Amino acid sequence: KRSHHHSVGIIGAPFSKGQPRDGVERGPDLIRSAGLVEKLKAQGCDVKDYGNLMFEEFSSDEPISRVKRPRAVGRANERLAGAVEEVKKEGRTCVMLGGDHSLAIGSIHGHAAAQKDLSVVWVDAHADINTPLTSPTGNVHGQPMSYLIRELHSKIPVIPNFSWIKPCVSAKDVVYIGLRDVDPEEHYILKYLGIKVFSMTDVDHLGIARVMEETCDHMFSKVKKPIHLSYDIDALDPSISPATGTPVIGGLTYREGVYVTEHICQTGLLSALDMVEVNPKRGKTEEEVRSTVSAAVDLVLGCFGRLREGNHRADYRMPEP
Ligand code: B3U
Ligand code: MN
Ligand code: MN
Repeated sequence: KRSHHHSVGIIGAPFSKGQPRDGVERGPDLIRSAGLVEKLKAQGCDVKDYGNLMFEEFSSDEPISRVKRPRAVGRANERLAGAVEEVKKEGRTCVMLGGDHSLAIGSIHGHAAAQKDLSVVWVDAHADINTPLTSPTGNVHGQPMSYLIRELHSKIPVIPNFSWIKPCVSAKDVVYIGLRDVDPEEHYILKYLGIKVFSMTDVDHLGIARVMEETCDHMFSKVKKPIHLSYDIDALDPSISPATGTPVIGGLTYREGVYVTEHICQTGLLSALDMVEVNPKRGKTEEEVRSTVSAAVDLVLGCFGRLREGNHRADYRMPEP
């Protein structure tokens, strides 16, 4: 139960080179402009905003084994990993605002460096588990999990600026929620590694409450590890969050999306959160952008104690007449 206060550290990662569409680099500032820090403080969180990271430009960054922009992506994630590790060492739950989902490499790597043995809950329309050799697009935002999972290490070729990456998550400690656009090669990998997946079919079949119960049963079957929640806004249905690079019809409702965050929050084990793939340039109208950003903010708030039933501070007392 959620009554103790949360200590939160926010890192902005305005990076877009894990995929081809401009605009995702504006995610962090947009999410802040929607009042994220103020709203977290208003619900009782102790918040430190570490600002935005700066990333190196590479004048020449040719693809290597189908990986696009390997130098920029490798270095950006190395930076991010260091920043996340520091936030964790200051004892805060780290919130990484993306940017594209390639940033999960750095975010999870940095988290794992400070906190041995994590569980990863990956909420996404996509599995993002292509290896550099299976990727149909070469976009690293479709590959981050492949670099992080120990059991896939032998399938990953050597890539410049990726050599610092050590796989740090076991396949049994990963749970997917919301999948509905999975490449055949990815589907093979998920089955081959026996990874726990709750696709949209499972959400339809079980309902989101049982999906979350079973997610936690799976994660807590042996020991309770800190949770890294990696939330791609495209997990939600495009009717709610259309301003994203690769929207896929048939996603989580707003209510299901928020339920995931409320449930993860009440475990008391949330240790880091990614909120990625908000891309204002992909919204057709102002309203589409507003709705997407607002959903992203609400998901973060749900991770840090906001309840739809309402909240009050522990020391609140009614005014006496
Ligand atoms: N699976 C495809 C498409 C994709 C993955 N993630 C997003 N799109 N956002 C790929 O490129 O690996
Ligand atoms: Mn993703
Ligand atoms: Mn996605």
